[in-house]
Amino acid sequence: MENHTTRLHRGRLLVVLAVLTLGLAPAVLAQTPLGATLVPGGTQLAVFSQYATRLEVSIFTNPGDATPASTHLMTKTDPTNHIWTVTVNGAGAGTLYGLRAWGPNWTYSAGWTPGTPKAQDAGFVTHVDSSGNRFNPNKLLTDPYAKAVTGEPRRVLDAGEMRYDSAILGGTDTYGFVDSAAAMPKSIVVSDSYDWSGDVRPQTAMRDTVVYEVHLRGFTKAAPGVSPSIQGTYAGFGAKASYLADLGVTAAEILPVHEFLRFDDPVGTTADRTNYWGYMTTQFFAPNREYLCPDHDNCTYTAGEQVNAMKDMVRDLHDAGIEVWLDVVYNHTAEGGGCSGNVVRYINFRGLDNQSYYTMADDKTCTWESTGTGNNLNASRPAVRRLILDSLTYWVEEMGVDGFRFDIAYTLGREGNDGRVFNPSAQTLVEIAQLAQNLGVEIVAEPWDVGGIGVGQFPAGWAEWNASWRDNVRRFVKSDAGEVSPLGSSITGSWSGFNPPAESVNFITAHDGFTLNDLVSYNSKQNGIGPCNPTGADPNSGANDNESWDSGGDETLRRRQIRNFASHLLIHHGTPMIVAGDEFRRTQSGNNNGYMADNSCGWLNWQDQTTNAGTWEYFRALIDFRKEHAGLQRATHVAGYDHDGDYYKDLGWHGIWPDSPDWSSTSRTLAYLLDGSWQETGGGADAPDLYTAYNAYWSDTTFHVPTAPNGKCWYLMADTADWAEPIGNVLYDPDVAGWDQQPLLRLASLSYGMQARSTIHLLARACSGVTESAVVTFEVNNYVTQYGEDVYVVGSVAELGNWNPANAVKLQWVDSDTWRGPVQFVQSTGQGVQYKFITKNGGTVKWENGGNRSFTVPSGGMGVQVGYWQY
Ligand SMILES: [Ca+2]
Ligand SMILES: [Ca+2]
Ligand SMILES: [Ca+2]
Repeated sequence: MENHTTRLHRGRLLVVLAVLTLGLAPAVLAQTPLGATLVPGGTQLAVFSQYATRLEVSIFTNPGDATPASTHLMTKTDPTNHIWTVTVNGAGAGTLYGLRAWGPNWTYSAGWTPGTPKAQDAGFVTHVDSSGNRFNPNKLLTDPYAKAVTGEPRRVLDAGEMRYDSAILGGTDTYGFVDSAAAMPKSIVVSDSYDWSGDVRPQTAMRDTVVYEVHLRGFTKAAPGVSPSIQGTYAGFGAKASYLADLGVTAAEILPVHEFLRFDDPVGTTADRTNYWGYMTTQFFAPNREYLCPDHDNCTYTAGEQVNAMKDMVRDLHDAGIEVWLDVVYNHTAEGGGCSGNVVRYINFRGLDNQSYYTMADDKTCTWESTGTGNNLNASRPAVRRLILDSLTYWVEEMGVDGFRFDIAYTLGREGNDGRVFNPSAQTLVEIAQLAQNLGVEIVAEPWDVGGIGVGQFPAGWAEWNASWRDNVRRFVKSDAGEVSPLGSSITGSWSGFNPPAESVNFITAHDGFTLNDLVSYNSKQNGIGPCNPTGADPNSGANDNESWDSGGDETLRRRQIRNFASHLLIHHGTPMIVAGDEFRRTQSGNNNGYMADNSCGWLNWQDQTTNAGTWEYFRALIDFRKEHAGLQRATHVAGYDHDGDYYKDLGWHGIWPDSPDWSSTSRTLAYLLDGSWQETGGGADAPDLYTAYNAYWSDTTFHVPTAPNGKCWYLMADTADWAEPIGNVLYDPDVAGWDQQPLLRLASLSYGMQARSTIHLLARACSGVTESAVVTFEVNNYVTQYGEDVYVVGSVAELGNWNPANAVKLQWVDSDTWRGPVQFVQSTGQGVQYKFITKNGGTVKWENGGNRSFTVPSGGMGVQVGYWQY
């Protein structure tokens, strides 16, 4: 643990000392910092442009102003690094500014003013030249390094639809000569001063990490416990941090927070489509302004308040022990693509230095892309590399961020042929990994783009979304053939290219695609209709191949399948990622591309947490178990050897019979035994040996469990089968510390009947002297229930509700006159118990006649209590 402020200041102190010691001028140590830097008496503004011939900064009084208060010519003070600077005296924090640039395709002519028509503009040459220059001085540009902007480009009614003002367009004579100043947001000079005292970064190691992928707004927009005045905002997210700690996840991976365009209206297609997810970045240093406001349409903040609001949120999450990871989108921008003769959008990069920032086609007048968005930032170019590294550094050092997930990261590794061919050792990927190591943060790649996939190919230091793991587990759980052999690799995190295993980020679902509930509830996507598909949504968008199955419409099986998925996700080696809401069965009604759903579909419905409490508890317990068991947080892959001489390998494979895994293509079963000794796991202390069995077969199957190591006994920790739903399916209790205190159920024999499509987890512990629970199955016969009437057992101990009907344990209907169900006894093992059966029908409670029943709860193991209803 390290104090945030101390750590940052130490880094700066070293730089100062180096200057003093070596007597070097600061300029030799580092390039001029880009963006706005507060200096005594004013602000230094610095902008990169290799091909501009003239750059101006205009200072504005109000965000909507077209006419600047003053304008200042910039000078190329660092020709080597192509940096232009000017110091504006008297400009402090809160100053609004914008940029205008000229270059070879649009030269400066004396007397020019913004909006000069083509006929009077002697400097105009062409909208785009054969080098890819798209300079246009009529377009006011934001500073790519701005730490805040005043808002979005102005929205106006255009041919019956709301659109970003066409003044921000160029590329043709129609739009190219229109001044965009009034329509453009202004950049804001921001002070980095913030009181971080007392902030402690969690500094969770990757192998101890459980990732929670979440939308900042959707997390609390409909959260009943969060004040309406902050629902869906930075403050709202911070206010809900304790939920994440309670669930047990360690990192909130937040969908794009960098300033992005709220509307997705590409030139020439249907306007007014909401860009809810936010994968259309305009500013890589600015937090999104709209997340200040529950209602985006009434968000009046224009002074950069979002910067400190985000810092407050980071502090709130750190206070709860949660790391903040950002989903960052450095592969493309919101400016879209363009070709000679096309209309194009101007926000910043295009007008400042199109050919340095964007990947160009062979003719240099068109963009070349592999992102499906019209443009690629060319990460093989020094300007883009520096932009990415500077941005990452800023978010870590000044905003307190702890990790990053890189959207479409394959594009960032496109290096050959001027940014078109993927190189697994690309300089940009290597330098990002080095920076992350120096800063002590985690980095995760989405290792593909529209044109290529590189799962397992990223250089050292990169974790990756493991799509192979996802596809294998989805197919195995729905009983596909041929999935057992790859499952062995998935369990051990050993897909080639993932070393250490934590580099494999395992995920069943992501924001993009089905929710976990929908994965087990729909055979195919249901796009184009309903609340998840607002007007303008494309019914053809979203993947067609989802490896989903509707579980035959069986709601009980769906719950079991969700538990099975959780058992893969949280027990396999690698780093698990959960999508927000999957832990309580969030649904998008079968929509698998909810990028527009800034509504009740896209927001978490917190009622689900109550409705599906069993699912939530299962996730919570297994997350905690994972964090407590060293064998699931390995620094190295298992080797298949016995390191502690007890004849049990670090991980040994089994099948329905011990030592007989069935790897054949027709197999649907696999089991394994993980030796929990510290010599095997690399942990600081022994953990219980773990036996896990997966039965993806569609019939009940008896598994023969290997003898527990070292004379120990097997205890049931979890069974996803339906019978165990009344006792919560998982006996491991996150609120109980110590393996020997866990109230697990001792197995009476080495054969275990597994339900079709189910999973069990067993732990080996001493055969006596540990806390055990007992499970007693109560059954009542000869009572025919009325419609709406259910049978319960109630009695004299806590597990039976202490005679309170409200806390009685519900039994399951078996047949016309039989009800049966298990009760887990934790506190009352070995005790004499009095009980009775009751029925409830709505609010009406009916007690059976006769005296109290009595029996002695066993001290462990399983028991059965059968009786007839007493009339
Ligand atoms: Ca925005
Ligand atoms: Ca061993
Ligand atoms: Ca051992």
